[in-house]
Amino acid sequence: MAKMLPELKSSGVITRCNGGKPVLSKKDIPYEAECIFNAGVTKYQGKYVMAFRNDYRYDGIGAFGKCVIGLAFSQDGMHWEVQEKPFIKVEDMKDPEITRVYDPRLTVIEDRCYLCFAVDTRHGLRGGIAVTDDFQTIEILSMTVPDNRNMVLFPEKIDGKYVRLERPFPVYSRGGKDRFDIWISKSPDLKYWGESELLMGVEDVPFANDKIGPGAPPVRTEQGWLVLFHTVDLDRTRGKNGWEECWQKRYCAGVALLDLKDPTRIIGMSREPLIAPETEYEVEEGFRTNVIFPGGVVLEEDGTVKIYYGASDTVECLATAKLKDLLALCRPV
Ligand code: BMA
Repeated sequence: MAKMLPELKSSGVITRCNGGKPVLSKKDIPYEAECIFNAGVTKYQGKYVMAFRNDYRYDGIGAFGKCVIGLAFSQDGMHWEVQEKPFIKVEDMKDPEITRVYDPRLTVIEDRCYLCFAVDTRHGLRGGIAVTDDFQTIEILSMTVPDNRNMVLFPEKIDGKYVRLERPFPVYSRGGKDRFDIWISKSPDLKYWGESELLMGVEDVPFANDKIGPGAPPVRTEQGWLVLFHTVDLDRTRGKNGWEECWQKRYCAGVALLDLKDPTRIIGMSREPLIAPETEYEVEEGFRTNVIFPGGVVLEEDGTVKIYYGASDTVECLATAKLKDLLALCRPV
């Protein structure tokens, strides 16, 4: 059985915005919506853009009948205007194999906006990469083989190659249970991916005992690539935490720093969570409580870092921190 972890607290460098209330939730959506969460956020053409997940039509047991990706725009990163219609629906994918598209991540590379997303198919979970210039249509560039998810792209080529973080799901080799890690791969064209290497194992993170995965796309700083990831600890003594009869996992956000020239090298990481579930929206209300799922980081010119995260698989929240404080947390490994 996995080792049990103590109560976890958010780092003191984090400030929750909007009084701990969500920045986007179902009341803001002009179409059918229930749970609005796990968004990707970036700045593109002078505006903040958010691609969010909307799960709706709950079956009362543990699954949602529908899931779409919606879009919102903002001038300040705090107040959002939601586009009238969903951005991506399963039907748009025109592939009967695909049953769900979710957890979008946004990265701007050379003035084009790239979207990574998770895809459930009848034969496994896949990671997709697409590009859009107008947020009306997308062009799919590549899809992984199963099982892979949580992909994020670096915002520039490194040594002439595109780079991504990803989270495959090895089963047989990890004892047939969750024991999943963060990997890094490179590509000449965003289509063909290789040179894959393990970046960080779940056992490297003192506050995880189950699995870890990429969170927000990496952000360039002078000291290195700032990377927020998600971590999971499982405790079999936990019971009802949300709408389901039983939810025993806790998700936190972690922070690490990767070498600018060689991002396969971890320079530093925090031994403690950056954000742990604590507020009403994070531990009391929602579909699956105790879930913090970071998906977007925006570094402002004044050194403030905006951190967007899904809370309880139900709402989208925002926290801020000073870049220098985040860097100081990333102690050498
Ligand atoms: C993971 C993903 C996330 C979700 C989390 C908690 O496996 O499905 O989208 O936020 O579980 O339910």
